[in-house]
Amino acid sequence: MTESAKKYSYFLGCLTPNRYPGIEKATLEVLRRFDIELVDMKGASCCPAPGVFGSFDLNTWMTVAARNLTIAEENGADIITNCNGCYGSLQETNHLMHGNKEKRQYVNEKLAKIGRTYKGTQTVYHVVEVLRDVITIKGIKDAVVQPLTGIKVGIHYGCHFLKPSKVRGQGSSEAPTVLEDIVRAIGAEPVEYRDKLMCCGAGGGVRAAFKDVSLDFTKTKVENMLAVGADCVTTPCAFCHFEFDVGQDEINKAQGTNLQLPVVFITQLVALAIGIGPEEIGLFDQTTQVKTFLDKIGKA
Ligand code: 9S8
Ligand code: 9S8
Ligand code: COM
Repeated sequence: MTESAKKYSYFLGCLTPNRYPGIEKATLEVLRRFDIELVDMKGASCCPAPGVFGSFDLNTWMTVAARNLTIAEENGADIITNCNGCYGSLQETNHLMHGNKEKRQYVNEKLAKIGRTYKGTQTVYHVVEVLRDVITIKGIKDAVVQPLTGIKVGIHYGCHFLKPSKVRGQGSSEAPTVLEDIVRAIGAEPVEYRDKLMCCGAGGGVRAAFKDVSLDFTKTKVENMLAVGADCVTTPCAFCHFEFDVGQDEINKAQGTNLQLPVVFITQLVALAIGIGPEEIGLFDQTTQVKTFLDKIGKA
């Protein structure tokens, strides 16, 4: 790491550290290649999940999110996340607090009890934004040593990265292109499929409350991707990743199907193309899904 390395506070959320250390490692390794350092957020909690906590009590949700933001303020480094839900909570809390004096006062009264103050000095970025705006699509392209030629990728954006579009500021939430640009930059081919922007089924507490409804969504999406010959699904959201990964197993067990669409996180895909080995980013051939994918890219 050089002196000039750019630093971000890495907000892990719950799923990445608890279920997908491979996602954490891939994100760390990819950014490190581009001289970006990620620092821990000591004492960070759940973001808390926007569709769950936020829907029940906006003020409590905001207060807990603001506490997390104060940790990044202590670090003096903007936040990076690799989960749409975490991005949603933290980015939106910043947005709400910047534009609303009363909310800021409410939150700071609560935070005062634990000796913290929200100052609003740090920005929240999704790792996809850093790939697009800091590393740049050209930068990714130039770093590719093993293009994923011939690999057809089903892209799943997930809801919270794009919406509410006025708050997120990612441009069109109906026709986004950033993930397609990244997938093309690493030599792979994004495939168009039916209902591409549909929810994975997990968010908003649906997975927890209505598992069957949630899996219905997941199944539809996976089948639509398989129908156009996708070799894998990629997402920038740890929660969507979890839904596609665990969800396919659950569907297969409950319905006797054999859905085996490999689930590869966006930073894992980029990592592979820029020469980081699968074993470095948690892709071992322990499941049929991953084995199929590694066979396809010739690295099994
Ligand atoms: S943290 Fe707790 S449950 Fe989760 S992974 Fe993303 S959203 Fe935020
Ligand atoms: S989990 Fe991630 S972002 Fe969400 S709500 Fe609808 S899609 Fe899947
Ligand atoms: C989905 C987060 S990424 S939540 O379940 O909608 O809160």
